Amino acid sequence: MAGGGGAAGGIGSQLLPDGGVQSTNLLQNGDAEAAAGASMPGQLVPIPAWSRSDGGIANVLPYAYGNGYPGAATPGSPTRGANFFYGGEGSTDDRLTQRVTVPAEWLGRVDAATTRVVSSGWFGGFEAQNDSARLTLTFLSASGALLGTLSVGAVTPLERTSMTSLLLRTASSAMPAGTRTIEAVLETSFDEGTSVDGYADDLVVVLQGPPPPPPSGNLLVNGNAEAGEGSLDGVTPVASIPGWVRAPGSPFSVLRYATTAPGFPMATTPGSPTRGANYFFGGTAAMSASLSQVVTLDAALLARVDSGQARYTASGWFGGFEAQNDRATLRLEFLSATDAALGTGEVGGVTDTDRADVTSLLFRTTGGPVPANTRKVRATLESTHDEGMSVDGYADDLFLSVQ
Ligand SMILES: [Ca+2]
Ligand SMILES: [Ca+2]
Ligand SMILES: [Ca+2]
Ligand SMILES: [Ca+2]
Repeated sequence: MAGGGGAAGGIGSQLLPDGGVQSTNLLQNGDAEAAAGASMPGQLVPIPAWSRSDGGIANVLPYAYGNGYPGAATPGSPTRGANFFYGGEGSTDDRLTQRVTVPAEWLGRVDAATTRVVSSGWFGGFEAQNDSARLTLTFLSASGALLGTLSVGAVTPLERTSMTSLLLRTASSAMPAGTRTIEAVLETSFDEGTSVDGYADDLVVVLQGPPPPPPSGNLLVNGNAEAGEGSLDGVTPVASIPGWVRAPGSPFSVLRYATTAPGFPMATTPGSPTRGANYFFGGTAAMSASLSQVVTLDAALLARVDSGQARYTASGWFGGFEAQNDRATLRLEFLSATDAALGTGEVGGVTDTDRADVTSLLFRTTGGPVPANTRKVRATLESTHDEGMSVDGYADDLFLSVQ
């Protein structure tokens, strides 16, 4: 990868010696390499992924600029690349800000308070001046509430022995449960002279935590429509669809990709690479149709569910016919032991526009928290009629897992 952003600061591996896992660098352009540096210290250049404060002077300067600024031979990062962050020409303290969304696959561990955040970077300044740079992370909840902070950097002239240089600094803390956003602010502060000589490079923010539990596998029975026969002519509905219950009066059926009826999805139609012989089809009637099944969660998952740490993943291939807006949607209802509704989810609903009016099935995936007290999930596959003689919401390879 050009620029070596993934290896910035020497932190980039996925597996930790204690069996835990580490995220990739959550910061974008933490190495200041995403765009060209300024040709002059006072010429402000765009800094991708970071926002400069109004009237701010913080900038990115190439090591090649020289003139007393850090250069290729200045003590600093061994993976420094071409550019570094620089406080700017003038005497104004400044901030570069970047907001990071906590990756979905980490939310369960974050909320279980088993995640640490580790931040590192190279921070420095000019000779004996006390100008400096530091990175401050602010942990925010979904509603924007302040949950905690972590700072790294602010190297002093004493630490640099009054030499122009950048030193590696690392800090870490527990990641507060409930964190959804990290606001990363690179602060540069002025002490003396004619420029703000807080320098920084190779900024890294990673999360560390225990490995996620293995996923449950597909909880849906016959999610791929392969457990029974498919209709050959498209008109005669199949007698039953194993694992699924048709809504009363619903024309829902299963069709073969090798159907003799013209216009339906075939083996060569854009769709699942693991499509097998059959797919779900709303049926031959000008009405919407649905199928459902109720999945009971395994007892081994329940403690995790009730502590609010469990998450689900639902996916499938969903499609329709030419320019008709018939479509298929998999709806999930999370139910208590007494069938109380605790929450919902859905995936699919591919429209004619999504398909560019081409008969095809597109992959869709979603995920989210499983509500505490969930014991069962009702999965309903709806095929919604828009026009024509049949309900052309198609689906295949439906998948639901909880972990
Ligand atoms: Ca750099
Ligand atoms: Ca200065
Ligand atoms: Ca199939
Ligand atoms: Ca239709």
